[in-house]
Amino acid sequence: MSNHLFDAIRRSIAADDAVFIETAEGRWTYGDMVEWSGRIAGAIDTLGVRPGDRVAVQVEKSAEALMLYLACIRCGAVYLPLNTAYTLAELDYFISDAEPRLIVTDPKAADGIKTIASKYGALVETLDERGGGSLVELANDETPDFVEAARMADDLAAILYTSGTTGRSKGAMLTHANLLSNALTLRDCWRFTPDDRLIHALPIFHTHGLFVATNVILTSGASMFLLPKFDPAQILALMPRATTLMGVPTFYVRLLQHEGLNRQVVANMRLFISGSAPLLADTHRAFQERTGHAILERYGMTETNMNTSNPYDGERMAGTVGFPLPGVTLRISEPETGEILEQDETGMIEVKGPNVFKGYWRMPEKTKAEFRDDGFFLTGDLGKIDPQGYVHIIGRGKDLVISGGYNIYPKEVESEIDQLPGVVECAVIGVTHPDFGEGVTAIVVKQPGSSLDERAIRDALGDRLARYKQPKQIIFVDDLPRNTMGKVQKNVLRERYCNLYTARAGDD
Ligand code: MCA
Ligand code: AMP
Repeated sequence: MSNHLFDAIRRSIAADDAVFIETAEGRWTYGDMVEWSGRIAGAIDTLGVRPGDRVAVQVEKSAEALMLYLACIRCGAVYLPLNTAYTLAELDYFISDAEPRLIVTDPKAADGIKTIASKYGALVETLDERGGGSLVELANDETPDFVEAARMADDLAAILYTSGTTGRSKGAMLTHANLLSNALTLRDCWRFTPDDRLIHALPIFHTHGLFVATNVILTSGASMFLLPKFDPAQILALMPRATTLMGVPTFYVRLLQHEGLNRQVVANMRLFISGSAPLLADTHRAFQERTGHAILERYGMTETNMNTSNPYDGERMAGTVGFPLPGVTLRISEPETGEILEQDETGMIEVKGPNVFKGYWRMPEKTKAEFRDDGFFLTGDLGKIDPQGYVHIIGRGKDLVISGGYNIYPKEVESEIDQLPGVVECAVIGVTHPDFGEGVTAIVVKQPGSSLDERAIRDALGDRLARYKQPKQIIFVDDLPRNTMGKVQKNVLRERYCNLYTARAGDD
């Protein structure tokens, strides 16, 4: 039967004994990939997961976790990856909203997850970071020759939650065609072949590490070194055997701090790619000076996969995200009126193409609100197209902080702080941070006489918000600056605290 994404992955296999994944523990060939994703697909199917059912996954990074992703694609389930940093309070919402048939969790977290799962009628199986757990035990009893469920181009492959600027997180529904079309486009634009070896140090619960990195490798028949997390020394040690690296800007900032980064160590590397957050032009220049490589910056979103990329051949212009990818149409509009703007004018970035998602899970109104009538998706990013056609991201029309490539919606953090006893109000902003790009910062007004202090706020947030969302600094003030309409002026706060982290670089 035809399975849109996995059929293409199968067709890209150069040889069964070609290496797909190398970890510190061993190697997985493409033959192993087909066998193990098949066994796990069999186990999921035996558990009663049917095509279209959601499978929520919160596990550590491992080769087996990628097999689980592929297993879901093969049995027609909708893969729902969840950040390992999410607390139980955060997970409860995702599970209640997505109603997965099955949740796969780390054994260490299983007790808490089972409490949530029982509320929503989900099954729970485990997978640990070494590839053990109840799911793998079930897979051992399955045959390796699983026959794929029929899935068409427009069927769902995955749901990834993105936080909302107001209120609830939204599940972005991505189809088989969204993922496959983007993977093939990127493979071709970035010239991936079976000879490539990617250093994979990104998490695998987001578009960047899961779809961009993994699907590009799979559709090239190439291989990757799968690292549990970013570790500059490990990455430098692998470079002589690798050809490519994909990372968020923090990767490059940190690599530059390492004295082992030099022209010799990158001699075998052909491409360094950056995305998920703005790469400072200074970082781009410093990296080129040190290594001779111009980092290739690209731009994407969970809802759209990748939209633009600097060229493989031609100038990779620092401070820009390059050109719209083949098949992607990008335009700039006046955010309020929707009027299409001219070259070099700044406005809302809108995109349309086979990469753009199907809509938000069970939120038809929100979906409608984010598309123009002619099908263009409103990214919420502000930008312009220069006379040479390069897209520049100038800012964000959405109140969003991006820290080390992770998105944090201030509203979510503000709501948690606002409800603490002794708090009058607060504003959460992103302040320039030398390592994370932006540091989450809370400016808090407390009630007169309240004994509330930083520690009390941190303690209260501890089991409510993932660590990366928690403020790097909390500042108490008497009041917040407001405009004549009474709206908090976050730009004034960002300006006021702009040196908060840079002045203290090194001890943060
Ligand atoms: C970890 N911490 C962070 C972050 N990561 N705080 C703020 N921002 C972060 N990004 C906190 C931890 O909670 C911990 O706090 C302390 O920092 C150290 O944690 P550790 O695990 O050692 O951190 P790390 O290994 O140094 O991680 C930093 C990192 C990582 C390598 C930058 O965050 C990372 O891999 N980021 C990539 C994110 C990504 O893949 N984004 C793609 C999204 P404490 O000490 O208080 O406990 S997809 C996307 O955006 C679109 C589609 C696109 O275009 O790609
Ligand atoms: P996410 O919601 O995690 O998919 O994050 C998508 C957002 O990350 C985009 O809307 C942009 O604001 C930002 N982003 C991604 N790539 C880049 C980039 N190369 N430069 C600037 N911002 C980026």
